Amino acid sequence: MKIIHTEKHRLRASKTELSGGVFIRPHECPERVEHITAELAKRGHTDLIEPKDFGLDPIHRIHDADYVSFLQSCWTEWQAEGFEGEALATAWPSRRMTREKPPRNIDGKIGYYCLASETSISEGTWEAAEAAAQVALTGAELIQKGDRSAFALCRPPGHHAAQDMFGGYCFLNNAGIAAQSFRDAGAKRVAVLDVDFHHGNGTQAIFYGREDVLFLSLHGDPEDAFPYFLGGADETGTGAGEGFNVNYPLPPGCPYPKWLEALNDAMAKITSYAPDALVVSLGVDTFERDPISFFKLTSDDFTDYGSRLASLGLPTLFVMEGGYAVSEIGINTVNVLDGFEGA
Ligand code: OKP
Ligand code: ZN
Repeated sequence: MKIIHTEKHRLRASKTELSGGVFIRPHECPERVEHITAELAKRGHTDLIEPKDFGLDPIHRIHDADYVSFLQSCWTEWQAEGFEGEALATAWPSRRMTREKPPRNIDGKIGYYCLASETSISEGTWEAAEAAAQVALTGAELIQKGDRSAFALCRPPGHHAAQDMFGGYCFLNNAGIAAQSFRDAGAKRVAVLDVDFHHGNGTQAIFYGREDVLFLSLHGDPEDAFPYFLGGADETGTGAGEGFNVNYPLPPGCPYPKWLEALNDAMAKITSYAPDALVVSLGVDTFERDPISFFKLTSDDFTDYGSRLASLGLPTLFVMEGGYAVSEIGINTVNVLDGFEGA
């Protein structure tokens, strides 16, 4: 399968992540992609291509124009304020704060658009996020033109980003933008299967009221895991979208057989939905040694579920999301792709 990749991901290189009350070196770092491209090369995947430029229109199909403008100008506005560090939110329109609109001040504006404060906006963040969306769109176009599968090596990831919110290391919802591009290219129905450890709250929010995009997510139970405030099994969609959102919250320590039960159920639902294309939000933070997650998948399990996904027989776009066991991220990611292709 073709792999879409750009060095522009390096423009997202934040210095800090707020974690446990201290600033740490970010888990979501450029080395993640370096390990994946190294492993791809090692296993003979030489089909790496650069993204095309589809401009901002397909991004605006998913994200609000004011939010996109905010991402574009945040770093400049933050610097103009004279702040020394990276841009971090400290105040939000929380419950009973009813003035729910972006204020003029950048410190207030960043809080308005932020869903979690671990994620800083740094110089180059917009440029990298925009390039990652183009990576996803290029992968979608390859499939629209007849490829059976493609791997969009997106970084930064996207599944926590909603129409007008960033956080959880995400800025633009790459998988959502790709799913919408399938619809706009004529696909009647699209399924998005999110196998990242974390719930894809952004993707869920984007498609919650729609029946033309089925969203399914396997993730750490929000009682125990980020993003905490979405991802319950009782969230099934709204209005026309009722029944087209499926969550599988899973407990701490979840071993592969239990995870696989959820995957099998999700795959059966995808089959009966009969989509024209499948987008897989591929996070490999379900790995047993992931530093911020609590599932227990082994490297071999990634190969196994990759081959199972192929049995769906659908045009499949893999979109990179999380995975923070950096030295093993390449092995686990390429195992999914090789499992898929070997099936
Ligand atoms: C992004 B993706 C670590 C807390 C981290 C944010 C996690 C974002 C995960 N102390 N909270 O879904 O892989
Ligand atoms: Zn994740």
